[in-house]
Amino acid sequence: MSAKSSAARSRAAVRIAGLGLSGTALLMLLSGCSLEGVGNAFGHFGWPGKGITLQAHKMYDLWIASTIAALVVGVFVWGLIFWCIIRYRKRGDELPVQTRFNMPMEVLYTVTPVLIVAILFYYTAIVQTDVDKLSKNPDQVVEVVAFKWNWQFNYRDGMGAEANTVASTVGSSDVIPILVLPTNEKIRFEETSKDVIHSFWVPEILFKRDVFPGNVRNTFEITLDKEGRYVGRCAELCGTYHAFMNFELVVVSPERFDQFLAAKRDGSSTQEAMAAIGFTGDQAYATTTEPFDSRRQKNGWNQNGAVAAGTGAAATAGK
Ligand SMILES: [Cu+2]
Repeated sequence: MSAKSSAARSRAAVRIAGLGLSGTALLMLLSGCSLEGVGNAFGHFGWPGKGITLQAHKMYDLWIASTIAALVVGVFVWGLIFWCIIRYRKRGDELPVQTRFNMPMEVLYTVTPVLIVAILFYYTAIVQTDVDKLSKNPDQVVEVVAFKWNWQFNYRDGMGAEANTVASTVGSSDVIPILVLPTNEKIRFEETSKDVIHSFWVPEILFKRDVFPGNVRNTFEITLDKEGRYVGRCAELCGTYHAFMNFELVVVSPERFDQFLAAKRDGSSTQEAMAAIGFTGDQAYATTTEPFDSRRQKNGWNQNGAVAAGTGAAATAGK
């Protein structure tokens, strides 16, 4: 009897697994038409959003699809757990049928996780390769120069360290550096640092890459597809004012970008060039972040009423 019932049970288990898989397929079919739709409904499952580059959209889709797959597996497993708890709860002192060494079951729960990991790995490798891909002829090359604690962006006439800078924007203690870039063009970034390791990060690009000093030039490419203004940050702890090492990415149409670059080439300041493409007044400056005020005393970052040794009340009190 036990051999027969265990065979029946394993057939049932296979049937349940099949049901789970076709449920997953159905859900993917229903939601598959729009991963973005599912993402929107669930707050992007913790991500900042769909992103503003073609590369970001691929990473976003991978994230949403992986989360849906994880949730489907999770719900299936939770269902099995609760089903077992209720169906096989203790009814008396008699030992229930033991199902150790049930080969179909054991094969199933060994093969399934391996299969899931393999599928996740497959799609991750595809997306990662795509995000890391460099084209032979990028439309724009921007050299990112990081230093304690600001950014310089050099528009270059070619690739590599030997290319020339045709225009440049740089940040100061009072002005946030602005990086203007066009939509629908392949943009290559080449990163270099003047001192320590920094990291170039625009959250909306869903991507960051370390900026190294010395002769390491990290590169990556993006194609922007959404105009707007986005905050950029240093994402590698680089020293005292690391947290304030911000910049702003301004994405405009290729036509306006060309006008901006032409104005810069003609010797305009970044703010004048911004005004030339319609960003006048306050709009010529960063709108997503503010310059950092380093006057520590004024900001009250020292303990309340604390004064430097040898000055003020503390020094005169003993006299
Ligand atoms: Cu930094």
